[in-house]
Amino acid sequence: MKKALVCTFLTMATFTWTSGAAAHADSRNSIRDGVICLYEHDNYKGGQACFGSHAWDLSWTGGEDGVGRNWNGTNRAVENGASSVKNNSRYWVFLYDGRNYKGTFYKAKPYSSDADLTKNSGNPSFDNRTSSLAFKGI
Ligand SMILES: [Ca+2]
Ligand SMILES: [Ca+2]
Repeated sequence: MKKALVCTFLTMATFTWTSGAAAHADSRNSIRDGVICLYEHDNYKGGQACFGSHAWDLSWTGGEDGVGRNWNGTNRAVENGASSVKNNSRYWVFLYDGRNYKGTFYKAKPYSSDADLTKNSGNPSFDNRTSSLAFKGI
């Protein structure tokens, strides 16, 4: 009985230690369907922050990956920092320059990506401007 308990403890400890790293790698390589992910730098580099349905003001805390105010696993603010984007949802997602869904906005097509928010056709230059975002038609 005593031996079994020790075994269980070791198994749990190992699982806890490895699962964090595995989850991080997964979120980087394959984005879950239905979310939009913002990236700190061009070409989907730097910090990542993903958001599910409805609307998010980036001055709030809380987001799809338990972030929102900061890039995943960092203390660097997402607001006014996004330089590339992947929209892995079937909805249009509007990125707003202002908080509370105000000001100039950028329209991200369903299932689209943009490796450089600076240069766009049909959208304003939007590097380091996003302060809130909203899914449309939900
Ligand atoms: Ca940036
Ligand atoms: Ca802004």
